[in-house]
Amino acid sequence: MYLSQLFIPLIKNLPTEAKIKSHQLMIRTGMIKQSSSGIYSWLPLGFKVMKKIEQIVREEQNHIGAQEMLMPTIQSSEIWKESGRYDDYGDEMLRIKDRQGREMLYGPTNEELITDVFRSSVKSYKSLPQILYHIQWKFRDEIRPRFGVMRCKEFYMKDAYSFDISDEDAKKSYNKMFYSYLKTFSRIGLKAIPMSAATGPIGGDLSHEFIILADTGESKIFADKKIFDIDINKYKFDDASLTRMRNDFTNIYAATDEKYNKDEFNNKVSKDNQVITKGIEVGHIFYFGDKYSKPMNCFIDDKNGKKITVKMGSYGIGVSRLVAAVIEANYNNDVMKWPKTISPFDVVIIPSFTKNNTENLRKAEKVYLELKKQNIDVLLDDVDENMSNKFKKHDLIGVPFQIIIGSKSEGDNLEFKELNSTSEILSLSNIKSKLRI
Ligand code: 5CA
Repeated sequence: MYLSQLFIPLIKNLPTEAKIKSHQLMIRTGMIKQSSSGIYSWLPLGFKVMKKIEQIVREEQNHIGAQEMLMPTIQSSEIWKESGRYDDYGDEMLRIKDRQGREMLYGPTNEELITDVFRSSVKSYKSLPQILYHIQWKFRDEIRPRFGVMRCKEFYMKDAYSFDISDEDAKKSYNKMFYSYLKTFSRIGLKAIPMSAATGPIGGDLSHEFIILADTGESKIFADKKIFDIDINKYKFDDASLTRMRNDFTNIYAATDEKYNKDEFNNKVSKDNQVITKGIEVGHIFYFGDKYSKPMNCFIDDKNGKKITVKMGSYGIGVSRLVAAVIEANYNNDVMKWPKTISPFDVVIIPSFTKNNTENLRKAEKVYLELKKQNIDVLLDDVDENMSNKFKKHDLIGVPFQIIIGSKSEGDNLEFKELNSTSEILSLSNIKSKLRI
């Protein structure tokens, strides 16, 4: 893509409500545009990043055997009346009427809808376990939407739902999801810590939030620093190993302020190991047994022909919130560096040229075509502007690798720079292999 053709409205004057750095950067680089309070359009640059995150989430869900589907955004109030949540959910639920006067709502979450799908399709224990998920827009009429897409009204969520015949089996599904989340966040370049959490309107008595550390986070957290050292890659994907993994994490103290207990924290964690900071909740998992299956009559036959209620859990990842969370974790001193796995482009070529001397631009175009042939996603900065402005702009756009075509690049040897490091001179083939890893 040529930068001159990319729809990327760079904004100089920030709106005053953009208080945290992710919101500021997303507005400045034209990743999003507010449409009304808490509701945003995703412009090409932001959309590209979000789609890459979505794809990693999808791959890691598929990897544990979860199956993707798609449920609608608009739901009938009937199923919410069955579960008893229609009244409980309160003002966060956007309630609407269709032309026949039927009560509908824009889904804030999908426990009821998936239970309805499941109860009409599955009758026997033989079909279990199942994990289904979708990646879909949600709407919550947040009382105080703030920080851009971090806490907004319309947001993009991956929500998964597990169905098992017993508590014991359901815990296995929970552990699989726990594992999948840690893998997902690590591929996005984030260190997310699972913390014991309150269950709120989703319900149940077992729940973990996945939190990344950030000064601007809304959750206060209390943790033993040992939890940051656990390496998720050392666990195998079998039930015994996953149980060990969850025990390893949950045996170390880590809790949000809702679950924090001062005495317990001080007794369990030595002063030197105590981490008290703030964090952003990027995912949340729940086990709630038959909270929905019971009132909604979601029964199956067990192996003795007896009707039992299905045991369910639900598992959310804030896909759109993650875009902002990644920025909070990676944007420092006016430089944003996207993790390679989700960067909007693999590399940007920055030629130094003027209207009267376009030699470097021509050379850049040749390099561009070479890299495109290798399926490398390249941005070429063909905008006629001085180099210092260009560098400032690319510090914000955040493509982690740059090929600078100026005085240091000669023939096949090109100046290659990773953001936040010094540049080096490399042949094009070396650059290609660096970009491919
Ligand atoms: N049904 C369950 C799990 S599928 C559920 O809805 N959980 S949740 O309420 O915790 O939301 C899941 C994730 O969505 C959160 O961890 C958070 O990352 C994201 N999220 C929740 N509310 C918002 C919001 N207002 N703006 C942006 N992201 C949000």
